[in-house]
Amino acid sequence: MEGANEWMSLPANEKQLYDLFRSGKRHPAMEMADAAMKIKRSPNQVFLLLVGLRGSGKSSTVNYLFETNIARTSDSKSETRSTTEYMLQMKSNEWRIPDLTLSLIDTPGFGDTGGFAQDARNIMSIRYFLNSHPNLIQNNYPNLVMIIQSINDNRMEGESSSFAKMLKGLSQIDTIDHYNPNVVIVLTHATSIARNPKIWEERVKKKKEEVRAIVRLYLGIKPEIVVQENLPEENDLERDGDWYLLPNRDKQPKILYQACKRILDRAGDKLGHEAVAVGFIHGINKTVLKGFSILSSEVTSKDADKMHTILIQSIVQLSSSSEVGTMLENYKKKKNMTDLENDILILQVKFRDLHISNSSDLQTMTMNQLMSKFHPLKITSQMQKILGDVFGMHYKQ
Ligand SMILES: Nc1nc2c(ncn2[C@@H]2O[C@H](COP(=O)(O)OP(=O)(O)OP(=O)(O)O)[C@@H](O)[C@H]2O)c(=O)[nH]1
Ligand SMILES: [Mg+2]
Repeated sequence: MEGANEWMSLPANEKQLYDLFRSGKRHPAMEMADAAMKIKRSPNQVFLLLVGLRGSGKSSTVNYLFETNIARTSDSKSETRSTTEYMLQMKSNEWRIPDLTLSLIDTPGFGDTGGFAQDARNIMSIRYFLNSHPNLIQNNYPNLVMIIQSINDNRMEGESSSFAKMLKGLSQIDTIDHYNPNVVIVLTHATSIARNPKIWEERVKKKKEEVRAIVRLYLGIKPEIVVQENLPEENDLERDGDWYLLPNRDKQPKILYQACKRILDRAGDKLGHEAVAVGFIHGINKTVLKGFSILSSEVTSKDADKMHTILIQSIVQLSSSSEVGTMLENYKKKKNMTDLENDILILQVKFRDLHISNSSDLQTMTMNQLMSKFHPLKITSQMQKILGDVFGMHYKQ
């Protein structure tokens, strides 16, 4: 390929890319930028958005992955009150890109000590950031959304948990790509649950199942999930070359890189893959700079109020609030089957969100119509059975 061995910066938009093509230039960077724009990712920078509850370890994850202490951490009050980018400038030798930039975006923790109104403001600061970053084109998604959750945090169970509310808020600001899923869960504080490998594995497995179900419910996608200890030295993790060994001898942050790679490859996100492949290597000389930033206080009261209302609506009681909710609740009691619980909860949440409250609303609807309303969440065979049993709904051929 002509010119493929030269170094070249990534084009910033469609116009620049087109001009390059027209001038006869051919370079892998052009293909990568083109692929990125097709899936609504930035053509010239890679963004990993870190979100999570207060104190879950977002800022610590930035410091751990970038081998720095640039992001402030604390275990008392809500520490981070801005959406801030930390940039790692790299060279991609393989693709001959001299200025590949990987950014970790640190965000304020959900469940702020300043209350629900502050949470709304914090979530909106993420939307402002994505709207106004110079290298993000309109409606671009972050290459990855990393949901950071402490593995021993119990603010996760149930419909009204902080974790559920956070996912709800997140789904409102258009960061999750349902067509090319971009979500990875990082369970931090990995060594805090056990050190004995067998017990550790059992607890990790249970936690992963729990998180997977909740994320599927609120975001409608299946995430990758990995475990990580952000303070490996303090917690005496054994080393193996560039990696640290978790109690089951999994290597970190290799497992995180591999999970990211699976997601990025599925999406066809070559640029994201390259940035993560280079950026996660341990011990390369990393210079990290603070980049673009939006303070939560910059969010207008109007936007904050709008998000506040959405968050409050999201915690309305499920079963007692509607006829269909009650019918599902009774069915669950009658069947007394715990393996139905998740699917029933999902139906209750979806009906509430779609404002379907009376069984008569469902009688005028086919399963096919309901399916399109549920999109991107799929109706499982288990749910079909429940809908058939409780509301007499069936597929029309
Ligand atoms: N042992 C252990 N401690 C951690 C880990 N991650 C974070 N911490 C500690 O947990 C506390 C909170 O970490 P932060 O990184 O400030 O959490 P955050 O999510 O940025 O918090 P906010 O900005 O307030 O939302 C700090 O004392 C960290 O040192 C981890 O993986 N293991
Ligand atoms: Mg923080």
